[in-house]
Amino acid sequence: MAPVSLATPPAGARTASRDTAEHRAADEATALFRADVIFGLSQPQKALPPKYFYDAAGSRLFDHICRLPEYYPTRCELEILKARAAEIGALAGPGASLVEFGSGSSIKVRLLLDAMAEPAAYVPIDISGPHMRAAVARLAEAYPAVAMVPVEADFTQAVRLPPLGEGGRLEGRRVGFFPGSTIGNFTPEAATSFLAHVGEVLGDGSALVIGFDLAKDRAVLEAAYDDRAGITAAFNLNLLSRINREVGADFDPGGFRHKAFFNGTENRIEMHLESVREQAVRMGRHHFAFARGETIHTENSYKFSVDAFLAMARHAGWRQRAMWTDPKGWFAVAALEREGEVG
Ligand code: AVI
Repeated sequence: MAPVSLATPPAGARTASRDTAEHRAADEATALFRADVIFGLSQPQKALPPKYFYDAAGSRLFDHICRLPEYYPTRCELEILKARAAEIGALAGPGASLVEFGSGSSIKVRLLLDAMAEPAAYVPIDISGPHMRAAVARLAEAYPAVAMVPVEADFTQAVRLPPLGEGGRLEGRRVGFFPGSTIGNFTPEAATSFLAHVGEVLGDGSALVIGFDLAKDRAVLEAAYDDRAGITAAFNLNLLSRINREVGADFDPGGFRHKAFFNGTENRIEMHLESVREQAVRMGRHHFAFARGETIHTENSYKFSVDAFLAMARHAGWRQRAMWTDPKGWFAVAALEREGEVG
């Protein structure tokens, strides 16, 4: 997969050329989306990558999910971050730059910025550009002394950080922030590669504050992914409307239903969209047949033990500095470090 270039256009670049570059990037993103949909729907177990949940409507629905009574991860993680903010601030040290992978609404980061001594820069990396830019505008008002360096990119692909500070010479530590247990949306192999990639992006001497969800009672897990208000169902089904709109398919979202269950063998919640009848979906010259009850697998959300998580992190070149859980023991936040001089 080609690395995503993160360089911001040089100041003074002509608007026309920026528009052209933006259109080209949008066309490439649409072509990739179409290719991913065709590939995923051509597999024996149909599947779609969960990163496509997050268009504007999906991002709003996800924010709603985070406030649902059944969806405990956000509340548990906030509880941990509030209790441990001072320790995280001390770990970052003065003048650090905070790099958030998949920043979304950038809410949790405020707790960290408040606790850090003179944070130099905040670098959110997110695929949902408009949502991220709105969040950054709000943060810039609250933290005028912190350089805001948003990067619109798919953080699951190879990314490079733009230069931070004059000539890229910010001297503080680089601290990665990957909250929300998004690490659980990767397979364990992909999660290990991603953690190694984050280490390369942040460099020697960096730190990583990362949230992950812990294994627990099946009923608690399944309720969190199939809430009574139907918001998670709407979030899952929105993917079909997005595919219709952006790559020209003719899904009938009413012909599918949301399904979420805990797979105890794989230690993961699986989300699927189940066809409620035999049907066919067209996309250009492609044609996808669905049997009644056939599903599209849309997301895995792995639940870890602390030991399993740490084994993965060690394999990726990180060592544990601290490990915190909420009082119920439902969610964990790890502070990890990489060897070497801050560079
Ligand atoms: C973003 N990610 C960590 C969420 C999760 O819990 O796996 C996405 C989500 N899917 C359904 N509800 C929330």
